[in-house]
Amino acid sequence: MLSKHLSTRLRTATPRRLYHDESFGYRAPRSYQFTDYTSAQLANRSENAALLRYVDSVRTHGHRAARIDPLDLIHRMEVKALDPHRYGLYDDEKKYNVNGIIWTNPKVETQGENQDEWWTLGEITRHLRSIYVDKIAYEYMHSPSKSERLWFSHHLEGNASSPHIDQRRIHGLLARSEVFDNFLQLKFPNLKRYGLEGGESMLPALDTLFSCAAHASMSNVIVAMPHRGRLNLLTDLLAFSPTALFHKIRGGFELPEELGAEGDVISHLTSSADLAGVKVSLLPNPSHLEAVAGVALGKTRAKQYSLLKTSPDDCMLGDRVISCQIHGDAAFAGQGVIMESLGLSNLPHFSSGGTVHLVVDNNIGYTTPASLARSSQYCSDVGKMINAPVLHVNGDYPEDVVRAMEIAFKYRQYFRKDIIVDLLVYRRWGHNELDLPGLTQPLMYEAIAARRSVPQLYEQRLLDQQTITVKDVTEVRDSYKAFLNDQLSQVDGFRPSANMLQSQWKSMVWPASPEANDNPKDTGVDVDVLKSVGQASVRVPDGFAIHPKLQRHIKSRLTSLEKGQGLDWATAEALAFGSLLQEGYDVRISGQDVGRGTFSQRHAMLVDQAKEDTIVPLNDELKAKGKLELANSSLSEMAVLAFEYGASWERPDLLPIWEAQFGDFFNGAQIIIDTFISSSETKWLKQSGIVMLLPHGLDGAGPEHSSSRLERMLQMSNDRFSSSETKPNINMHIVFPTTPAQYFHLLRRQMKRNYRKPLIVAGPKGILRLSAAGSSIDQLAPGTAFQPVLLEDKPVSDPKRIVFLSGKLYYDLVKERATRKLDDSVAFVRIEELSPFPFNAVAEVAKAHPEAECVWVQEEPRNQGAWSFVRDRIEDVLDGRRLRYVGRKESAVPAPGVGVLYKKQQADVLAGAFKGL
Ligand SMILES: Cc1ncc(C[n+]2csc(CCOP(=O)(O)OP(=O)(O)O)c2C)c(N)n1
Ligand SMILES: [Mg+2]
Repeated sequence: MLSKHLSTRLRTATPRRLYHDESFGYRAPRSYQFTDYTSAQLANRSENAALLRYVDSVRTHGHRAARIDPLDLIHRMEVKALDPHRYGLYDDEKKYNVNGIIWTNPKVETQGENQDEWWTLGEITRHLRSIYVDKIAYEYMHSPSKSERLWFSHHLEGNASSPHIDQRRIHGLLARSEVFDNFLQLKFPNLKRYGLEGGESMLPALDTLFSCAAHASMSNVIVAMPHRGRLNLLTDLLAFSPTALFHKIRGGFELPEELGAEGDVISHLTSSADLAGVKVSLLPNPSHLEAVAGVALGKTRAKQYSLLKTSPDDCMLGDRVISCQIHGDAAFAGQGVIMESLGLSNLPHFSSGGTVHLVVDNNIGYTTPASLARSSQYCSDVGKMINAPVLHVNGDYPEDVVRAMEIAFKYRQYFRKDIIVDLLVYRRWGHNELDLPGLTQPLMYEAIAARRSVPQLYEQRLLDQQTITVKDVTEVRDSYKAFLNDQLSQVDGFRPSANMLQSQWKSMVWPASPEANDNPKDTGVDVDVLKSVGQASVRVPDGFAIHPKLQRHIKSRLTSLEKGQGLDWATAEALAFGSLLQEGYDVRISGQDVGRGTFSQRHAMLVDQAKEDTIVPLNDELKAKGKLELANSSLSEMAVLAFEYGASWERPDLLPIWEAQFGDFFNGAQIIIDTFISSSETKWLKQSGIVMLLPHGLDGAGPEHSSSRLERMLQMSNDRFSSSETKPNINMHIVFPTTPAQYFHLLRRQMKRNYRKPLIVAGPKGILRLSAAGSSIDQLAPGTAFQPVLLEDKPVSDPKRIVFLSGKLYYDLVKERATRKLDDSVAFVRIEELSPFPFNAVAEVAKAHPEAECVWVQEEPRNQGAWSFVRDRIEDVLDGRRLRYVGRKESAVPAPGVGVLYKKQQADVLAGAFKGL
């Protein structure tokens, strides 16, 4: 049991969230509270408890009977809960006071304004069924928030939502989509286009969202979507040139050839368009379904952050930018990153004020029917982990789709949380147009083949209502076909263009251009500035009680700064962060427990022992222009890394860092590295300054706390194998720094370059505080910079052996060499930057000692670490000398879990480096 005193203190402690809100400019969204029932309404609810149970039952269970499935594949059972008899309500003519039970007035905003109103049971039933058991099915009664539940009831039952339905616009969108799909089918019959046939209502749904955003004076909609109907969206609403598409389909470049990019397939093309003042941007994405989800969130949040800086004080999170994610049903239910991103959606460091999710739900994924693809009834059920409301809507009824989308937008605006629209449609062809769906779904496809298309059904409805004429229909369809034909005729003269250095990227250069400055010669900082930043980084305001154990941390930092010697890793990092903040850059470091640091080394965030208040001295004490955001994240790797990566697309003025708790755990985010970080530039011309900090090194911690799998990162590098080849536009820098000063310069170089490039850091664990690894302040001073290769301070003049290596093993080797009295015989060469490989620096050392034997030493097993990457490259500059391997033998694990085995292996590695001397 907690003491009463402690439990009161816990309750009254400043909410931890506050520091996130205040210290870096985050503005919490407005919160919306529905007013409570009046006492008269409560009395009426009690008096008519049976009616209340019935009404709530329809709200809760109506979706189970609603007509939402165009193919009627969902086997609906009779829903007994919707029968008023079950609640003792038999007389349809009996009148009830509905005040406080159902909502009747669209105009009232608060509960208390409702008046007594008498409705018969028959009227109540008809009213409720027309809402809850029709073409839109609602799931909101699971929400633990009374305000949200009341908001929905009010909104739906009071008919508050009756959007202006522009039937001609809807018709135009549907008809053009059909013309487009038919056109592609005719002209490119062998193309996998992932057409929208059967799901055309996606377009009016998105059109509604975009126009809602424009009406709400938003500036941006960030859209992420998979393959289905992507070309339809691009070419119609998002102004993508059909000529460019046709050129691409014929095998042409979508990007200017001279940029050296390798491009991507048609189903990943992108565009942005200005739609009535709101800029709608469709993000590029890889084939890995849903991987883009976190990227979209990060991009959206970062955009809002930038906009908030220039917006009036009353502009809150989510006011200016909205994220819209489109999903397939199978992917939404199956891909774990969805769960991870939903988990981020309402966290202070990750929320962007609510995403509108649109699931284009054709009840099939490739050949797998819904019944085998998910364990839940609806594909949207994963959204219930955050209690997101869900609107299921029948795609055969585009006007209901528009309505559903409008409600979704309104909900998001009120509550700034995620909402899901499950758009039930069908897929007219196979997974792609070359597939035979009848092989696996003969009955489903017999049913589909018998259906008239969604555009045609809607067209017929409007013709029947005499809203449009046959002439109108012909005009819409023929003119679009003529437009597409005209566009096709222009393909031969088409030349792609690119505008990757627009708006916030204007001050950057293209990394492959001659203006790109790879390695700024000076990333040092004035010593006085360093000292003042360092002092501020551990300054604690009066009255703020830090943990007594932290005094040592503070003292050692201040002492090292004073002496100008022995700066440790965390100090170098604080100096890099602080100096960048002073120069106007923002820094965001995200990951698990980054505030304190996994190894209790960082302490960039301090916690008051009495109140649990939090401060970030680099913000509070330095008062720089830039802000340091310490985003302690949820326990996710994929979505969080994706998020930071998305932010890096948006903000070249931000140093975006993702830190793995231990390097090993990055592999949960491998997809993001493969398909975004290592390849976005060559696929989509997207630069990113993302930094991945991956604690790496064998120290007896066993198979899963030892290795950041450097070999995998290196294998993804596009570096040349030989110095005789042309220098590539490297896709990512991969480093294994061994001193705090090197780390300091790497962080600063990341921002001081005139372009942005991902940086992968095999980071320290054991050497975080190792005094032998300490740096002097002079190594951070003006005129200094990162050194891709580190030679020893005291060069060995005539070594018998040159040991090339990377990383922290260096310090053990130096000790071992001294013990063996081989200081004059062995020279160590630390390769600090592996990719791009520093051919020249390595060649210089090799040439200086033509007789020396050359070995590579690593502690990682032979099939891991940098060996396979460095071997060809070092030998390339050895003029015929061979490079000998010293290290662990091949292994299925990065490190053994048995202590004695680890020690023996480690001792063998060290001994091996000096064997024979
Ligand atoms: C992570 C991943 N696994 C598998 C695939 C192969 N694949 C492409 S589309 C698809 C089916 C997607 O179904 P759904 O999400 O329902 O979208 P639909 O094609 O029905 O619109 C699959 C399995 C992929 N692209 N990504
Ligand atoms: Mg599907």
